[in-house]
Amino acid sequence: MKSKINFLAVLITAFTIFSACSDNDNPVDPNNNNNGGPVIKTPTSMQIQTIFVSRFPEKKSDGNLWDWDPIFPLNARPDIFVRFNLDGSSSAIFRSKTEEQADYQYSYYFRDPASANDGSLPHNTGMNNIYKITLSDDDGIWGTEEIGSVYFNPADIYNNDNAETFNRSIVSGSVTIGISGKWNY
Ligand SMILES: [Ca+2]
Ligand SMILES: [Ca+2]
Repeated sequence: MKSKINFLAVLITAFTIFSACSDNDNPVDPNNNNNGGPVIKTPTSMQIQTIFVSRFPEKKSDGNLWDWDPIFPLNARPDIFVRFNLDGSSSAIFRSKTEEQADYQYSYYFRDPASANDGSLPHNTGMNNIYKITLSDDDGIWGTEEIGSVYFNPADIYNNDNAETFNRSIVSGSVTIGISGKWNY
């Protein structure tokens, strides 16, 4: 009988330790009640209010400047915009207006769409999807040149229990693109 009680005590202790370690922040785990502590709320969506770009390369990978203008060097800078979509989807949720002649030493904040047909921010995303943000150089009638892109899943960004806001930079290759906004509960 005694060994049975000891075994039970070990089980309860193990369960308690396991529970204490498992008060995770996973928004796709709504059954987590944090062991009687503060209730961990589960976000219903991520509201993206701003997309920002804090790093991009001065030149293309071939060593040339983004645009060609031998007379006005300033025009050789890229005219940057961001495009936001579900990974694998060809339609854009949001396409920002273009920042002309962008300086690679500055940061740029995108909130306004290029046109009334280009979506808008704030935008509420699903909680467990892969999204992609692409930074490109707008070459007008000659099309666009991709500068870089990042991917994110809102469920991975929610890492702070009951957080109200988020501000996350995502590094990928030669670009750093970020998102900021708030969690909807
Ligand atoms: Ca170009
Ligand atoms: Ca340019």
